[in-house]
Amino acid sequence: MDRAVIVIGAGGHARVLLDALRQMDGMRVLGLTDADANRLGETVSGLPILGDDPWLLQAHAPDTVALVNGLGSVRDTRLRREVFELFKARDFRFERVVHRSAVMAEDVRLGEGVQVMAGAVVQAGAALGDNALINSGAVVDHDCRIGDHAHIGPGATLSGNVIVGAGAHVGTGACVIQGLRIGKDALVGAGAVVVRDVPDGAVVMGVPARRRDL
Ligand code: JB3
Repeated sequence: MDRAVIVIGAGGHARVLLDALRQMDGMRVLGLTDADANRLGETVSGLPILGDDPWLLQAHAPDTVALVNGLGSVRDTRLRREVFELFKARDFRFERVVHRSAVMAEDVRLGEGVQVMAGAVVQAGAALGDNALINSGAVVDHDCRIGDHAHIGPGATLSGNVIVGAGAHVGTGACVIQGLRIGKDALVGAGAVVVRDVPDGAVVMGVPARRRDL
């Protein structure tokens, strides 16, 4: 039987997820929520915006619908994390979304609500934490560990054995060489080449990547 699903957030990332969900078996997407009240009733990729998040909490019991986190992240993964935690605290379950074109080694460990988008490659021994997002065309090589809520941006490459802390954001096209640790809530700028560990909460940019204040 198909599982009923609602997508949280109705922006760009949600549209990418809807496309992946259409190609997965067993998902019946009912619609989306959005924080912008003016968007109620709008359609997104042919599906309705049903209400906001308080509406969802009132209208659906956790055992009647599963959720997909449609909020992406730019620089900062906080909103994506807050939404996940809000609904988990009310016993909702988040579906995993893995695009059919993603290449996933057999032994990859996947947390709840993980999202792996089109063309991503996740190699042997990797582990993806709850609510982690591996965006289009990113490479997560062997034995990498991606923390809860972390976002690996489009086309970013993590060589083998990289550890990415919870909530970190690795920007579009960044590269991280083997065995490094990206700290919790760190930000790696787009196109950066990371050749040494990044402390918790630090911002690094450039080639080679250096610390910056934002
Ligand atoms: O780079 C790529 C490939 N994707 C980016 C993605 C990772 O992050 C994308 O380009 C965007 O920069 C971003 O996608 P996202 O999060 O979909 O951003 P945006 O297109 O701006 O849409 C966010 C939507 O979420 C807006 O319609 C907001 O009104 C809505 N929103 C904000 N906060 C919320 C909340 N909706 C709900 N349900 N709950 C909220 O708390």
